[in-house]
Amino acid sequence: MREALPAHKPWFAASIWEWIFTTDHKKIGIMYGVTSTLFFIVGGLMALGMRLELFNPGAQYVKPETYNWFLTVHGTVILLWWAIGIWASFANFLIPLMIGARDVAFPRLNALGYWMFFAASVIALLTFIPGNQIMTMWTGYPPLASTEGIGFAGQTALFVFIWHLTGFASIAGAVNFITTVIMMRQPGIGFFNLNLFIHGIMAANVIQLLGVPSVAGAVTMLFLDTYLKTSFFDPSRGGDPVLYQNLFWFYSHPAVYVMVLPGFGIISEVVSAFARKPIFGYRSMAIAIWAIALVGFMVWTHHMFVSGIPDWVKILMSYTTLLIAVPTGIKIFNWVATLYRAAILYKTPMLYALGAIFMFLIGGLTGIPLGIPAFDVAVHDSYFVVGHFHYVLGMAVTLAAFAGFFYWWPKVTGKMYSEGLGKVSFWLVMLGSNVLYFAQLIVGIWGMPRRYYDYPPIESWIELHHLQTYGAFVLAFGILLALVSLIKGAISGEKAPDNPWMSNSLEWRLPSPPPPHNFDEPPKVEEDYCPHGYCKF
Ligand code: HEM
Ligand SMILES: [Cu+2]
Repeated sequence: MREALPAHKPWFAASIWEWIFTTDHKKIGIMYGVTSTLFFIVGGLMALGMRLELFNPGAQYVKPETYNWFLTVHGTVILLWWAIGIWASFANFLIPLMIGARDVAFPRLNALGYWMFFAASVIALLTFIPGNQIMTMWTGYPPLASTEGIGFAGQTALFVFIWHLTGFASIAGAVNFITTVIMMRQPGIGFFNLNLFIHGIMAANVIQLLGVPSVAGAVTMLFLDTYLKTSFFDPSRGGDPVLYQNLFWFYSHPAVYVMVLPGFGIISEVVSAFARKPIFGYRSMAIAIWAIALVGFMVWTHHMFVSGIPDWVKILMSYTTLLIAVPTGIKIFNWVATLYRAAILYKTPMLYALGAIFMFLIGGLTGIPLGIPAFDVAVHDSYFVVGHFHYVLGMAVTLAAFAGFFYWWPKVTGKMYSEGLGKVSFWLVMLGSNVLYFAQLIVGIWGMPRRYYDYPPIESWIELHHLQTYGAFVLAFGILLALVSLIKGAISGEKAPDNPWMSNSLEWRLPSPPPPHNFDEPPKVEEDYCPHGYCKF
């Protein structure tokens, strides 16, 4: 039947007005992807600036204030734009296709969400204007962020507006995606034959709905304390700075799962496609995602072990933190079991997915000692923590996102990426990031504090800082090559078949790229449909 219909314009052949006023989930997905990736590059360049500064002790290239601004913007944009924002791109493009729908439930709310995200992006760029630099660190702790005068951290208002706008975008997205998946599935797609990517996105969005209000409240109070001189967090006037930390981490710990659960979903999609096997233990994979989201709300004070909290709370949250290892372990076990005796195709998406599993394993293993107060007091606010969260976030999340880019690139652009460049990029990224982040773990154990502009000329520290800086540049070069592989593919790559990876999932039953209205007719979903082969335990 498809031949009989008029040829459709591919999504990229649209005027600027069509892009601005679009409510098409695919275009909005692309807009999120472009915005997030641009900010990933901005954040990455700032990181390279910091690495150059720390290459040797003493002042090198940037002023201390500039360093603090780099660090704040790097942390904020990598977390909010990249590690959270990039999933809005994948979710927008893929969810309706995966459940056989023509669009999302609330297309206009969806567009509004993107434009809120865009407004936040403008504010982030405003911090580039001299005098506007934010230096609150991504956490915005009072009193640093709320006290004007000596040591005032900079433009707290901009920091607060960034959180409000990205938070609003997240809530709009969450309402939209959750409703879409619940209401718009093709008959035959139930909870236990959804794509694991959708489980990841759904769990992440439930976290957003429950958590964002807490951090939004925290930064609103921070704003009032700073500019209207209220005293929520000022102990000299009856306030409590630890209240800020509680409200902030009540969201910001679960937020790490907002960043990683969709990545887990992508890893499952890719591993099952390239192992050419059904995912092992589908149901336990889905349940593990939801279990991680649930327990993730009960561990937040592990960020506050040195903030003066009662011992019983420390013990309780140490216990729950370690509990997270159980569902996470289930996931890793199932991925490995899927690979066991499989005829694996080592294409670029698969390499990135396997790399993400490896990096997450190291990151998760370094998280376990951090969850034990007796160990954490020694390394809290050291480079060990920096190494830990770069393994899980910087790399597991980033590698999963790139696995997704390579995997769905043929569907999105209708062209294949460049395989050779993709593979080289993977090995450079792995080499660079492991040198960089492993050196961070070690220099942290040896006492290097985080967030410092300078350090004493200790021989062993200098060597490790050299290694980090070399690693950072190799990593950056690898990322550059990955982007070149994708963009070169989109421009001059081979034409992509509709289903290059022989996946069973619905999005691959559409032409590449999909037509504007997705499905000409609602797709027929077989009785035993499973996006990953079969959906049993
Ligand atoms: C899901 C992937 C994970 C991500 C994205 C992540 C991210 C982060 C981030 C960003 C921080 C630093 C926050 C800051 O102070 O600025 C952090 C610290 C911490 N993480 Fe993770 N983490 C993950 C997994 C884990 C796991 C599995 C555990 C424990 C089993 C863990 C335990 C901790 C602890 C205890 C800290 C606080 C360390 C300190 O500040 O002294 N994390 N993590
Ligand atoms: Cu945490």
